[in-house]
Parts: sequence; C-alpha cells; structure tokens
Amino acid sequence: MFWHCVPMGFFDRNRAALAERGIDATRLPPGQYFTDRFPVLHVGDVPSYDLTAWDLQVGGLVRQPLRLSFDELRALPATEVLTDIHCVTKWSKFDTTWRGVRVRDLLDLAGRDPAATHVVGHAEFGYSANLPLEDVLGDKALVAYEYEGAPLEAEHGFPARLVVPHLYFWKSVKWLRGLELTNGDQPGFWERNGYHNYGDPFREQRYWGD
Ligand SMILES: Nc1nc2c(c(=O)[nH]1)N[C@H]1C(S)=C(S)[C@@H](COP(=O)(O)O)O[C@H]1N2
Ligand SMILES: [Mo]
Repeated sequence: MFWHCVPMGFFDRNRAALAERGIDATRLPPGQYFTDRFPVLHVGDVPSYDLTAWDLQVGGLVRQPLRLSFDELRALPATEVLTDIHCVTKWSKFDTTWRGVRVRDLLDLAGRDPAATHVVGHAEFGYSANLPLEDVLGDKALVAYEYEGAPLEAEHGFPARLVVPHLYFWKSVKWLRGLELTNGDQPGFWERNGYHNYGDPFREQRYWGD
C-alpha cells in the first residue's frame, strides 16, 4: 500500500489540524489529541464548600505547619501561568490560564526541612497524588484558585487545586486541602492503582511499567 492510501485516523487528523492553527505540533505529547473543550475528570463526588470552613494545610517536614483560610491564601502574592495541560485519558488542552500561589512560596512560608524529598497533595475524600519535591519548586507549579480569570468551577476544583502542568493532569489535585512534605516517596491514589509514579506526558509515562 502506498502511504497516501493509508486512511488517516482520528489522532493523525487531529495532529495534522494543529498546523492549520499555527500551533507547533511538538507541543502535543505522543498519543494525545488536542481539544478546545475542558473535560471534567475525577473519581467520586464534587464537594461543596462553605468557604468560611475551608482551609489549606501545609505540613509534614516543615518548620512551621500552616493552616490557611481562603482569604489568607488569596492575600499571598499571586502568579498567572499560561500553560498546556495533558490528561492521561489522552486529551490535551493548549494555552490554559491559571492564577494562584506558587507551591514553592507556600513551602518556603512553612519552611522546608532539608530532609524533605517529596510532596503529597491531599484532596477532599482521600484523593492524593505524590510528586518529587523538585517538580513543585518551578515557576509553573501553583495552588490555583482561578481559571481563565474566574474562580474555579466546582467540578474543576473550587476553591483551590494543584496545577503541575509538566506532568499528566491527574497529579493536579482538585479540591486541595493539604500539602505534605515527606522524606521518601508515598504513592498517591492513582499511583497505587496502576498509573505511572512520575507521569511525564512527553515520555508517555501513563501506566506502571511505561
Ligand atoms: N481530588 C481529585 N483531583 C483530581 C482528580 C480526582 O479524581 N480527584 N482527577 C485528576 C485527573 S485524572 C485529571 S485528568 C484532572 C482533571 O481536571 P479537570 O476535571 O479540571 O479537567 O484532575 C485530577 N485531579
Ligand atoms: Mo486524568
């Protein structure tokens, strides 16, 4: 069969459509397709919060554990991040905008113990995700409370979520309630249930053994 007779599948057509939009195709990791939609993905229910009762704890291997109210979180210096996001279920979305507080700044405020090697993001209902410490110290790792200039929608993590855009989006814990610094790695919810421990989209680290 000649190459031009091979029918193009959905993924090939989707990737080819990037050029028409003037988007550099190398921004789309292997095995992904881009979408303009914003799919909602999670296990379990969407929590609803009374913001006066919500708090965010920063604890584990820190000098001074923090418990921040939503107002206290919002009073900290904020950053806006423009980034692509990649879900392990194969959708990617380009140029999303998030506003929030850098994880690095929160950890510095609590005082990192030099023995800390990893961080676990804890959500409502027991969902969690683990990350090497160095992966949340960069400029783009946020505790985000706005998406595209508006407060997060309930199903996307209101009032605050992690955004760690260089890893598959399951690491970006919605409905974040705690950041825990640990010595050694403690696999989170999906990492114990078949997903890759690190999750680099450009190396297609989707599942155990990838
Ligand atoms: N608390 C919590 N956070 C979560 C999840 C979850 O099940 N619970 N799912 C993760 C997964 S698999 C993805 S792809 C993203 C999806 O975020 P979105 O629904 O805002 O697109 O949230 C991540 N954060
Ligand atoms: Mo996901």
